[in-house]
Amino acid sequence: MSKKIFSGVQPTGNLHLGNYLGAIKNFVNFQNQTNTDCIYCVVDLHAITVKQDPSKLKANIRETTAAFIASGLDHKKSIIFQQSMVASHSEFSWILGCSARMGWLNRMTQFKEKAGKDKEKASVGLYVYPVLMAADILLYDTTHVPVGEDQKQHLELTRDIAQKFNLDFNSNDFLKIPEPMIQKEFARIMSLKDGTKKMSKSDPSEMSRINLNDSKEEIENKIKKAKTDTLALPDNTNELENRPEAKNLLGIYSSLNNQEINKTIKEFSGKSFSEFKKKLSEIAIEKIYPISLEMSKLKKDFTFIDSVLTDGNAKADTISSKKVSEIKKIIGF
Ligand code: AQP
Repeated sequence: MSKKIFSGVQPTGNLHLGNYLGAIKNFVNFQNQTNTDCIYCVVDLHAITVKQDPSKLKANIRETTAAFIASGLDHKKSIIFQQSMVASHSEFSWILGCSARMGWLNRMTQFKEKAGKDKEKASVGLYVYPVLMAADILLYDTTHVPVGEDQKQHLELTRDIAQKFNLDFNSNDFLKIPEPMIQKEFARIMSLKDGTKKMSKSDPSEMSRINLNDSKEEIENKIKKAKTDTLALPDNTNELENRPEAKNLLGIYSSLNNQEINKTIKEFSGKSFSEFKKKLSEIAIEKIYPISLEMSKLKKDFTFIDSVLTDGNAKADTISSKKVSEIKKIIGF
């Protein structure tokens, strides 16, 4: 059976190494597999669940598309499109929202984290964000969803919504149950300033993350200043459990090198952080700087970026509008 892959990235600026290693790098791997159809979306409807400046949002939509292409996605092999331009997503989301239960949404930890203490002031959109995500995935009969570990709970909700709809409408497997594809290792890249916090776009400290559009000097400087502990590098993985910063940096090195953490530990066991950081900088510059260069070239070529999205929007619309027509019949509209 062929695989159908769907995933998305929010155009909220500051795309970083976590987005790359946790998601985009895998998007490229899937694109290059046989018998695999890939759909990658710039999820701008998700982005507006928190306030966005309209002119920055427009620039970030193009920047995220540029990051996809600069990382190796090819619009001739994968569908690359902009969520808000394909009306089916909003329509499907409303319908699925009527199958989702309040109790399920109340358990979503991302809402709790993002809404913070003052959840009464959070947008309704932020609360129903996972339903829109379910719509994105289920519209395309997706079989596999490559995401970072932080999205696992939303994927489980997607599966619950699909199962409930199929059962309530006696519609067999009209909504296909997707599998999450979360890497076993390095699924969550942590902040360079605090190994217990996720590397994140919204962290006010630029030093907490390596951005995909950083210069060589910025990459080097951020790694040099990354938080560490005072010990030498360990000779086994057990010791890493109480050393979050060492674990994160060794994980980043391993992931960039496509190697297991044990191999990295062997390479650097007993060495100082300063020696290790030099090697980490080299590999980060080798892998990330070409993306940064390509992104800055692409960002100037609005015509090309916009044409990639227009083409992808039409293809996504053709597939998804058919699914919307079918669900309307099932519901009795
Ligand atoms: N630190 C991370 N490690 C591994 N994967 C990550 N992802 C995000 N951060 C990490 C994965 O990147 C994909 C796109 O994420 P998104 O566009 O939904 O953004 P996000 O998860 O909201 O990113 P941030 O940086 O965490 O943003 P804020 O600061 O707004 O919360 C997803 O597959 C995600 O798992």
